[in-house]
Amino acid sequence: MSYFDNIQTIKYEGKQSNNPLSFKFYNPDQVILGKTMREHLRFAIAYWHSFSANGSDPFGSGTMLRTWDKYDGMDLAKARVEACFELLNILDVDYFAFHDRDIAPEGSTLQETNRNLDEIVALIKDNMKSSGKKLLWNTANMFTNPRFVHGAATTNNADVFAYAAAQVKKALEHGKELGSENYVFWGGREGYETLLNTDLGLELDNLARFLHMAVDYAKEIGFDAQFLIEPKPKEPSKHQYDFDAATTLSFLQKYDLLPYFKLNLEANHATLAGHTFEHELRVARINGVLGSIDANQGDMLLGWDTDEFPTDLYATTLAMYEILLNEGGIGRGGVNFDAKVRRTSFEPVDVVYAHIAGMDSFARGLQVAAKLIEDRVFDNILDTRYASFKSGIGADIVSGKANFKTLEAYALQNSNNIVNQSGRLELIKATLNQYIINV
Ligand code: XLS
Ligand code: CA
Ligand code: CA
Repeated sequence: MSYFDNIQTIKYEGKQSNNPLSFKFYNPDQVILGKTMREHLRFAIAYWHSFSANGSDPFGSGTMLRTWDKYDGMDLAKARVEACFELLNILDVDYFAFHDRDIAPEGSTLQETNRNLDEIVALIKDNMKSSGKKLLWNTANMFTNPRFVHGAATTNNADVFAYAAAQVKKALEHGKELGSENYVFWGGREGYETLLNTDLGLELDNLARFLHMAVDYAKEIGFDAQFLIEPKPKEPSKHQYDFDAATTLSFLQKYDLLPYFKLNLEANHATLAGHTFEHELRVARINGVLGSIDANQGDMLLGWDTDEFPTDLYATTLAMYEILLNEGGIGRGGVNFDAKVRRTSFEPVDVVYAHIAGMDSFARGLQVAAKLIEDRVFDNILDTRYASFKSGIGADIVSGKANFKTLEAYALQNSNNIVNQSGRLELIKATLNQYIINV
């Protein structure tokens, strides 16, 4: 039985191919800078968008034609598992990611909810075993259920804090059971809408307490996944605590959590925070916390979290540039398509086309970024631009030899010799264009 029109495994056919069900750039076995594309990219499918969401928006109900939707309850949950493994095979993707509430329905008590989860996790485990597919990350959904109206780890209600802890405890156990490579914390409701009723200090302290408890419990049960925090500035909360990479870094530092966490950065969250994706990746990279990415893109004309499949080659090139320069590349993380087909693309085959588009865009980005690195394009630009710090007074500044007195003495005799050089921005952009077109 097929949930995806019996589509066969997608193969690499090269950029001349007219077959829409083929990869034009993603050639899993092609070696680039010493690793295969498969190893560099570690693609993952997001369970919530492709199997659970139905295309509804605030103005209209679902439009998706999903062959598994003829079932409900636990039967639906089981059919979704089958559909997920079928799609992984079709796309030749090794990883997937899920929230606890994506995979199994909530029961009337936490006990029943956990039993439902245990049953589906066992089914997923069987499928992983027979297919060789792996879990990139799992997480707990602590934003959909109304009990989280005031937050989870940052709620004003201690009973909800305890419930959230129980939920994450279970998710960590399931992560271990499935050999998950990472565990993600995204705090959709960890934020506030007004300071008039918010104890900001207590909420942040509690969030840190919660994360320390999670670290301790994972250690206790021997779950050695990479822990990731996923920053996002807003949606659904008006102000979210993990606003962006820099804010999250300073939180981790303040609360002695830095040794245990890296960041899962999402393109659309970067733009919501007023940054480019490459900015977020660069901030994480230079601070040693670039852990994994959620691959998608927003829409300039809409301005909310539209989670579109990534097709912008500039963005994928610059993202892959940061990942290639990151120590160990994407490491234990991956390129997770936290992306959904548009409400108007409602047929099952659209989910396949969408992933092909995203995978090819990242594969192309990888090729171009690797060539930019090989040819030292940006290295040369930086070497020239910052040459003044390589010798003379600049070298004294960098080495720590200079101080305000020596700098004043230098400036007094040099003040009429200051010459700035052009930043050559347009030339640089044209060069980047040439690489994207010609590589
Ligand atoms: C929502 C987030 C969410 C996280 C996982 O905007 O992207 O889906 O990735 O909870
Ligand atoms: Ca995400
Ligand atoms: Ca998003």
